Amino acid sequence: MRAAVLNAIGDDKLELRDDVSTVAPGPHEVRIGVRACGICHSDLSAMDGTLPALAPGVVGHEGAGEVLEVGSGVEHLAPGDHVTVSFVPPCGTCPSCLRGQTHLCPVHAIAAFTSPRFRLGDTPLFGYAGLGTFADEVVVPAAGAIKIDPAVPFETAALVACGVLTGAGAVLNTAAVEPGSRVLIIGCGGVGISAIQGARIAGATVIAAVDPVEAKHPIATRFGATHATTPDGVEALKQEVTAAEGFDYVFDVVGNPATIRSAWDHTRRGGATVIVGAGRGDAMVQFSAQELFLHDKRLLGSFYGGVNVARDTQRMLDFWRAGLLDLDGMISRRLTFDDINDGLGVLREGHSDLIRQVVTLG
Ligand code: CXF
Ligand code: ZN
Repeated sequence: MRAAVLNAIGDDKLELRDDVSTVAPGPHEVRIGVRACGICHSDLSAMDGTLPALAPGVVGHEGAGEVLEVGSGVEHLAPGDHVTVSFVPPCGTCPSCLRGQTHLCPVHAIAAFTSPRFRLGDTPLFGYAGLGTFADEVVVPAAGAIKIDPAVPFETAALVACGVLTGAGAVLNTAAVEPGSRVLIIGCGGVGISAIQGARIAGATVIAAVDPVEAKHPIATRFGATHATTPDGVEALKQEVTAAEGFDYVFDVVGNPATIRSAWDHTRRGGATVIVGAGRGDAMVQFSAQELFLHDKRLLGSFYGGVNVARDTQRMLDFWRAGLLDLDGMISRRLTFDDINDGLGVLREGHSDLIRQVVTLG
């Protein structure tokens, strides 16, 4: 089958092959025919070493498809079911799962670094984040296959699997933004646009979007931002829309020390700064010991939107069906497998009006 292979960390291109295979699904695993996958910035971060990944491997971690085969112990799925995939399949029994924080379940996330599920001849290939959706098929834990209504187009569903859950989940779960809140969102890519839409769903009355690329501003507005500006304009906007107090909630969807610091600085005393962007392990952010107590702000990390993946995938698709969440409008480019390197290049360059690129497979 086809798969886009990352031969070594640091490569800026994937090798598009047609001779990759998956392992056979174990008793609690399923084989999925990938029908659509999104290209997320974290795929670039896997390639350039910003986020942990193993090579050789298959990249891609946002997708939807059809169940082809189920292991002997799988009861809740059957061939033909339509699913999205999750990069954190909940084990159901670890301390994180038992306390209801299934998005922090380490069991399968760790296994992703020890159990390669692709092969190229005799060479094992790892699936990025336990997935590897830039491939015709993936084998994943059954708990990582989230059954969806077959009426939802695969391209639409694919977006939910990472970007939408991460962005809208940060607003609705991690921050639990209340109606009437004044919200600032820094970064208007696929995750930032999802956060903007989440803030609209939550009933925020000010949704200010920040992006250095001015072409992104009308896009942010289309998805619900009430204001949009470049980083230089944030201070003036804060003065204008919060009477200089600062925003109730600020979401950093970039992951750089400068944007994280800016998010903190533009949060009001008693408000919350939420870090959604996936930054480098060695990038440090400074806070003074005094401001941390004096400003009484909450600094919240948000991993995978704090989701319960089955509940929230259903919820996002319900929002979409109700006309509250525009998923189809987020698809900026539709690609084929052969275009994956082009798509990665376009994302790396930061194309002016890009939200999400979706690859159709199968
Ligand atoms: C990432 C987080 C690290 C694993 C892969 C996915 N989140 C969003 O892209
Ligand atoms: Zn992602």
